[in-house]
Amino acid sequence: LLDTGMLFPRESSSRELKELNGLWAFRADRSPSRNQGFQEAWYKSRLAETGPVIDMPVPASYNDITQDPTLRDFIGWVWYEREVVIPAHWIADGGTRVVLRVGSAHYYSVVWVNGVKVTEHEGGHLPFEAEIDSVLQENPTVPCRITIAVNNTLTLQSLPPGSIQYMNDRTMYPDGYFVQTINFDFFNYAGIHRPVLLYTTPKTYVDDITVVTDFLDNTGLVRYNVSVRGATTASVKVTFIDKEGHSVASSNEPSGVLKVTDVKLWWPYLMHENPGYLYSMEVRLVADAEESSFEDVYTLPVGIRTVKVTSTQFLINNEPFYFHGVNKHEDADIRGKGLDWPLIVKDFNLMKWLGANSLRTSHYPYAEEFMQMCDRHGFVVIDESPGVGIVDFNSFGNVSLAHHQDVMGELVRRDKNHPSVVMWSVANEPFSVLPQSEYYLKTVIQHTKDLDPTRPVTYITIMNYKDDLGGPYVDVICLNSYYAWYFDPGHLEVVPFQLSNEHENWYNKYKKPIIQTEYGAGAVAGLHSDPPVIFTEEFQKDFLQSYHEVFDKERGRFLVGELVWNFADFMTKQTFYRVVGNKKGIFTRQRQPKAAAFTLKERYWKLAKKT
Ligand code: BDP
Repeated sequence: LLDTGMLFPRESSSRELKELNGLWAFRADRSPSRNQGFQEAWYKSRLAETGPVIDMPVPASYNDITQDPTLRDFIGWVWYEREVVIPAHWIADGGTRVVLRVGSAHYYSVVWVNGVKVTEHEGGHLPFEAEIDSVLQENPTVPCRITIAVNNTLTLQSLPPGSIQYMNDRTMYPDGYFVQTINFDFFNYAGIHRPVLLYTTPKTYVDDITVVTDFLDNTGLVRYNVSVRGATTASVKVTFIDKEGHSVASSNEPSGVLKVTDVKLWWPYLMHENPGYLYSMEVRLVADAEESSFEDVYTLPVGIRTVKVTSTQFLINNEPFYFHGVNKHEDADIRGKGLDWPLIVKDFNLMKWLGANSLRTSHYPYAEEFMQMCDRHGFVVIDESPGVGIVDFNSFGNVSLAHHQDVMGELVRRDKNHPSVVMWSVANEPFSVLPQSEYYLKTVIQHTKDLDPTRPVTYITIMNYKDDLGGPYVDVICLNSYYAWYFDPGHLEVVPFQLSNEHENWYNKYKKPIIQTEYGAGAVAGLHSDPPVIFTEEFQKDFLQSYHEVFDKERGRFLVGELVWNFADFMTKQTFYRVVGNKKGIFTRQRQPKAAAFTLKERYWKLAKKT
């Protein structure tokens, strides 16, 4: 799987795209074995021929689309199907490569085209694809039928891990009752979450591009590598183009270094009057032999910037960068984790309004479309893997470690060229006090550094500096803290002691910069109290301020960032400590501000002026 590229599909003079978003036929396999679909081979005919189907939008989580609580909480295989007419010229001459691509589906997917299995993939949040032109040629049915079965079951070997518990006491639970246990605090939304599409390339094509950028004085340096696949020998021509459309560097080699004079660097939002500057790197592949004529063109947006970490600073383009931003979730009413453009654009507008300059993709990789927005608008990203809730002793076993490494491979392959991505996070709050965790974290971190030697790597911890075992291996100490919330709830007077002691201890132990990657308090929008009590808007505001007072003493010493938990309220599983989800958003789930949003806005704009 990992020896091919995963370039974002883009149209060009040699590549066509056909989106398969919209309504798909859908059925959950509710048989007791949860396996009827495979036993009866539902992929062999139209789904409607083997049972009832309902309309299901793609992309979207299926959980909140109907009025049926059993579909909301469904665990097991669901089946999606959609028909599509393939343009005749895609299959006519045999010279076209047709690829079916799924932006992400949660969690395990199997894909058939006209009843022929073309791929399977483990893991949500990351794209996968399959070449389907030979299947189309051998089964030229009109229309062509695409079937995708998706299973959301999480196990000790999945990432994130989970487990299935069977409740066998028949006096207590109905026959066949089981539950999915998870160790993370967000709803396990499932289904086809990101766009599904078909795209074409010539049979000899640009499979992957890697860029690593640097600069010297006012010359930008773009080290690049183009990998080509296919039979024919071809030459590569690379043209580097600025925003005005002028070619500023070029090369005829598949790899090398482009020199860009008077470079316009990629800068974070609010750090420069022209943030998010992107060049276009056009890669053109031309047939060498006279008898074959083809061309493949792929254009990659490239931002030129550097990232470095010292013992007290996080440097972007050699200037100190202070993260003031948010943790997000891909989460909204009705669509769950489904990609939704109005929501993405609204969220970017809110982040700008707030004066945020950065975010963490808590707790899994976000849509590529979102990452491209971060590039263009200059939002600095800590790119997190789905390694959330690794708490079970068994899940530190070899199987999950190998899978975790594969997932890091898929993540780095997908996101390596985003200038916005400045650090990888391999996990959120693993139980990093267990002896086994040290080897596990060290190995995943080293693996990620081998995949990408240019970016710092970390994981996010909530453990004490004394007991946490992963500290030696990270480049930046990333801490989540909930003093006066989970401990001493309501008592803000403990914050200056507990928070600053924690920070000092971590810094003194490791001499590495610290980011407060989470801190936050729940507030139900509209609940008020003075003097404040927890869950009111007043308390949330005061809570943030009490943390800010500590941050202000540490900024410029070793603290290099603060990311509030959370940007918006989000759904969780049903539990007695969550009120229709987690309410630590500074915006509601509908993206309306709570009082704390204004507090943060004032702070972030002030911080922006200082840096
Ligand atoms: C942190 C977790 C985050 C939770 C948050 C909370 O990293 O996923 O949502 O706590 O409890 O520890 O609100």
